[in-house]
Amino acid sequence: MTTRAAQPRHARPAGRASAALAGVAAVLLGIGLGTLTAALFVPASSPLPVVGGAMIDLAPPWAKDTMIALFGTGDKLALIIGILVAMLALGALAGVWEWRRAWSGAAVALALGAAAAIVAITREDAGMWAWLPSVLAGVAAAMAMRMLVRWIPVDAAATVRADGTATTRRRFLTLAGVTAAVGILTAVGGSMVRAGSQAVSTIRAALKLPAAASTAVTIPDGADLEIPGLSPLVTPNADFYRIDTALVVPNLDPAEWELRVHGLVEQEVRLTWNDLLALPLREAPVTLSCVSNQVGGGLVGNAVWLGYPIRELLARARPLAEADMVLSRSSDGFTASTPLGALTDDRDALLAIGMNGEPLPLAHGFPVRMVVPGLYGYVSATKWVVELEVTRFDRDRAYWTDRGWSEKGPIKLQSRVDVPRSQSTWAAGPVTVAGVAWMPHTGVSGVQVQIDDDPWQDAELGWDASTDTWVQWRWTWDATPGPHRVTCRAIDADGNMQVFERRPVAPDGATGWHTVTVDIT
Ligand SMILES: Nc1nc2c(c(=O)[nH]1)N[C@H]1C(S)=C(S)[C@@H](COP(=O)(O)O)O[C@H]1N2
Ligand SMILES: [Mo]
Repeated sequence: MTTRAAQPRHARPAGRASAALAGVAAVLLGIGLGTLTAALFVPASSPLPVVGGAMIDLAPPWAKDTMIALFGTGDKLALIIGILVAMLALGALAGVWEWRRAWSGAAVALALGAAAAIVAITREDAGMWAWLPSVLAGVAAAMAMRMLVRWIPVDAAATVRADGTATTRRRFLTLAGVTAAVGILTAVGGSMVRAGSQAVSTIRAALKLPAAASTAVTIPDGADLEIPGLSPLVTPNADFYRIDTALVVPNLDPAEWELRVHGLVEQEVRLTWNDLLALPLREAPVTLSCVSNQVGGGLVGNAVWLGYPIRELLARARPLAEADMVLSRSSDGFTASTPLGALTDDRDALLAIGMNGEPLPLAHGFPVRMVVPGLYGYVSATKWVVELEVTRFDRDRAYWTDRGWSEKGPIKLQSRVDVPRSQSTWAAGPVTVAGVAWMPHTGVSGVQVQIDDDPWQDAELGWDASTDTWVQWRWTWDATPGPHRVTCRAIDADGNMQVFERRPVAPDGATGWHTVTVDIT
């Protein structure tokens, strides 16, 4: 064992660096053990995602915007990496404190673990053992920090001498290295265990969906314009944008899934997975868009959904006359407030179980989600839905409306140029300009294209599946050499022109025309 220093420890920078290293290694160990424990026993309660989830819920409204604008659908990974870096930095600091005063740094690790545990047990989907991974992480980090700091050689100058003290230093570095390595390996192992043995993905893979009893429209062969670079008419599941607040995708076993319809209703209704499968299901292609989609952005997609009309379900519950809103809630506590009228009129608002011929992918709401034509996702498209509360707008608020977003969220008329890509170069002559345009529930009647400040030209529309889906459009441009701007705008089925004025996504969706710049040689 090492002896105590005679001179003040902070006078020796090599010792301080070692202490910081000890702190980082200890925190890595804690996070690794916490992650592995969570993966094995309490999947929803992994320390880093739990802290990240709380940050998402507590973040000011502009923060979500910034994250999505900076990282797109990679916003979650960016957040996790940010938290990891912050934790390691705190670990380094705590290591130095621990080195100056025994247990002061360890106390920081314990406090962090305890804080994460408190967050974990207060999450909506927290189970009985939700606190365990974080407490374990805190205790492991604290113990490791205490132990490693005690192994820091007392006299840093001794490291240059090839004697016993040098061995002590090497032993410290080995111990710190092993601690960090165990942390990294358990963290990676934990992530792999989670990805590999997910019972729910196995259940999903074995599921056979029932056939639709009715179909809104069948997309005929050859309906897709199939232009290279143009978004396909139906977005493949793997390419469908994903936006939600869930850092760990909820794992819901259909056998345990139940939907409760209650609130301002004459009759409370409960629906199990088997109940749902036995009902006459409807299939409809519906375009879904995120309110955070920028002009020209990719947070929009079109899928063929299979589900039970929510209107029928509400008809069974019989909403009271005073009701004007349905607050849907997911298993992880997200809520959306949908105008009751949008769920009871004749549009294909679905309690969906299928997406493009497959059970919903886990990230898109397995086993059951909502899809409502014409409304942005944040006010309608609740994934992992477990509850519909019939209520009133003046009585209840939803997740994003609580954070400054508009109470009602009708999707705005938008169009996008997919090809040519911005900043691409083409040869002079005929160039195919193509894209998509959408105004779900109203429909698109026309798209126009403009080169630079030339007169607007009518584009040709692709197959118009229904008013609820986007349309592809194309136009052939006789391109002349030089730099050019290509702009598009859509006209909806009521004859309204897409709004020219540029407005940001908050609080109720962006407006403006999409322009790409191209070079013709
Ligand atoms: N449970 C849950 N459902 C949710 C969300 C969420 O954060 N949690 N986000 C909503 C938002 S903002 C959008 S745009 C859509 C996106 O659905 P997708 O990920 O399947 O494209 O889901 C909606 N449903
Ligand atoms: Mo969204």
